[in-house]
Amino acid sequence: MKIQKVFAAEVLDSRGTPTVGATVVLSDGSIGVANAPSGASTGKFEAHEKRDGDKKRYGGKGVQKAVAGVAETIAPVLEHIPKVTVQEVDRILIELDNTKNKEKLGANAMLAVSLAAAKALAAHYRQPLFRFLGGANARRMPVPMMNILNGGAHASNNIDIQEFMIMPVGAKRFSDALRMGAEVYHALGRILKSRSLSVAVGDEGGFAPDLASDEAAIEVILEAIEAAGYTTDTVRIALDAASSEWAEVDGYRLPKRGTRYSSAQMIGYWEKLCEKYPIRSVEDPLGEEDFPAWTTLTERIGNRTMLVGDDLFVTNPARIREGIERRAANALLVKPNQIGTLTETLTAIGLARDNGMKTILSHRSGETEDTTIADIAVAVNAGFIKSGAPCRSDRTAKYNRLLRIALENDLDEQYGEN
Ligand code: 2PG
Ligand code: MG
Repeated sequence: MKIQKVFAAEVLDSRGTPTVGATVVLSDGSIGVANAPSGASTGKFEAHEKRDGDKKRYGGKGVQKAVAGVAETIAPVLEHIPKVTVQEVDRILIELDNTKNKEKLGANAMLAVSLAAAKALAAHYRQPLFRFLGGANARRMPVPMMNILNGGAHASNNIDIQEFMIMPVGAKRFSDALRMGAEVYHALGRILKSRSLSVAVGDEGGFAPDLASDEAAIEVILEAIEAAGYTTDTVRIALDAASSEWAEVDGYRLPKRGTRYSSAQMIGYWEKLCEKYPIRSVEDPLGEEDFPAWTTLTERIGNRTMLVGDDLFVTNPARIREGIERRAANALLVKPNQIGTLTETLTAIGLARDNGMKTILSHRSGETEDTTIADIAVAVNAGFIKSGAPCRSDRTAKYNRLLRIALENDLDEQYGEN
């Protein structure tokens, strides 16, 4: 079996911004199609996203050069390899790029091809992607972490924390978890409306009302959980502070509130907030370069709270290794486009797993109809997935894909954290 054709195109993401879409066709006619997503609050250490910079097209955000790299550099080589496996395709992509941060080909081009090749191979073996990647072991449905209220750089309100998520941890089945999440989301919408607050939704489908503070946002979500008929034992709260956006030379400055915190004060802030509210998880509570503070916070509240490294780790095995050595964070946010190939993504997950860290598959704020992260989450029994609110098709596509995996494979009740 050979790769007959590798094709790439400049397609659009959920913000109407170009991204790379790839198609891989095998000699038996099996086809794989995939799109790269794109972040807004990107980590400093992420792999390079290649954009044209030509202001006359898409305000400089075109990806024609990345697409040309697929046609001119990647396709001619992949179309001649004797053995087609996920690892071999990714090894060649990395070799062809041959830079530290995927500057030459771009992680957007590489990831689209990497994922399309994996999907074509799954089709060749007549298996769903999650089964092809995970084998007989793939059996756990993840807990959705649904971003229902937005602040930070994603909203023009007085809230500094970027994402307020709900986690239906107490559901018995994945299908129940999805329903519960949607019910709380709708309850929140009704509450906001009754107070004449905005119910317009942001990039990830969450509301962005003009609330007075971060605590006010948590309080209104607690009300919504109750209004939907649940308790905080069943539906917990998760936050993504995205605090790299707050980092200053000698500490933090919360832009909306204007408050300054030293690293030690920031640690104290999280300790208090997690003491006061039913918060199961905090992502990027501290900056991507503040490893020592991460270590202290993990020591203090890591036994009861997931402390998730997104910008801190950028799905990069080298940075995860550093985190493990320093005992910083206890969970890994997995974004395949932060590193650029499926194989490296799986290596990052394995490394975290082997060292007792939880893993969360994650979307980007710029998404497409591509649902690969849903399959990866089940393939590796990740335990968690973050794919925005139960609203907007780019977000629900992943949840719906999980629902189909659950129902078609009798896995609906194999639900919960791992
Ligand atoms: C994050 C993500 C996804 P972005 O910070 O975790 O929610 O946002 O894709 O903009 O980096
Ligand atoms: Mg994040």
